[in-house]
Amino acid sequence: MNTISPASALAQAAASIPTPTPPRWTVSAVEALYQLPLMDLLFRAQQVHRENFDPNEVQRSALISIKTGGCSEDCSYCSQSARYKTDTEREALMEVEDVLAAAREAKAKGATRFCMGAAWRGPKEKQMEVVTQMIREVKSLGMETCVTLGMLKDDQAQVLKAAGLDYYNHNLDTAAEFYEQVITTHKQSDRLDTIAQVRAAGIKVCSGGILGMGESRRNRAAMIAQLANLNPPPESVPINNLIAIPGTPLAESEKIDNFEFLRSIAAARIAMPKSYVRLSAGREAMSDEMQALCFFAGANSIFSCDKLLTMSNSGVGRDLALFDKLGLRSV
Ligand code: SAM
Ligand code: DTB
Ligand code: SF4
Repeated sequence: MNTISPASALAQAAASIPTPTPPRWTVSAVEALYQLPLMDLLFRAQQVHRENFDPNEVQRSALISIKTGGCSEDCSYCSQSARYKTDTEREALMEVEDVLAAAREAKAKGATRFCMGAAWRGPKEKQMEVVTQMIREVKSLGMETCVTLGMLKDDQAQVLKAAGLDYYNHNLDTAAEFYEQVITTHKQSDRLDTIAQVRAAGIKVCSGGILGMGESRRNRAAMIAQLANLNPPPESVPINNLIAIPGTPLAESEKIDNFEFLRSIAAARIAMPKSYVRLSAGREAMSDEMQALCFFAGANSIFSCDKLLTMSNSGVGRDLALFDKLGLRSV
């Protein structure tokens, strides 16, 4: 006689079903995308893009630096590290009212998300009180909220979530193998920890990186694979083209070739079909034609504001004129 109970029979049956593992991108698979003839790569990226998004819509966020300069970290690209002598002047944490005024202006200019950046290794409790107030107030304007405050600890991600935060920006910045050549004051694994905390708190993840820091194509492919293999991949993936800032160790870094940058956008689009790929820093130096190619390759969000954190950006006027020429709708 069979003595197995219905409950344990069910448990046995469930155990025999393999747990689905999300598809993983190998570095070689991403590198193979880079190696495609450009027209094939762009075609494939545009196909993936159309399967997942309206190809004529681009999301626009505005960015503001709520606390500038004097940062303890040594990120070699950054004008805000206290270690480098750059033209960036230190500014204390802004008043909530001033941030709110900037958010209202950004909304009037058509931005749907307001991103607030602080030059911190991570926020302290007193600073969290002010930032959560900023989040609540910006949210009440009917805008999506995003902050980038460095590494989080304890219950900080939950506190941000409770204030109404939609997105947390925390970039992997470059491939794990290349990380130490760019930053030594924290590890890439620390960044992954913060991303996991953000995810666990139910906040959407914005994470990407910078190209043009002297990394190899393999490094670029590795960073894209690493982002794509986060489970789930970040909802928003900023791809920054290095702004080489005088006084930083990367001031003389050789500019990445435009086609290589374009290939990276296309590879990110294909590897992360459902993510917004954000054409981020470095857009001001790009021609309208280069930006149009990036949109064709699958970029579908931008920072649309006259200034990034410390450096100037392609202005809202130029963005809107370009959208008009390309028939793009701002969302
Ligand atoms: N301190 C926080 C952090 O590091 O996450 C938030 C601010 S930090 C300036 C945000 C991101 O801006 C960096 O992760 C980096 O990807 C990007 N970034 C900074 N300086 C840049 C530059 N010169 N060119 C391109 N991207 C840059
Ligand atoms: C991101 O990936 N790029 C933005 C945003 N996230 C915070 C910042 C770009 C900074 C560019 C250099 C500067 O303005 O200092
Ligand atoms: Fe500080 Fe962020 Fe700049 Fe690094 S990138 S020096 S953590 S502000």
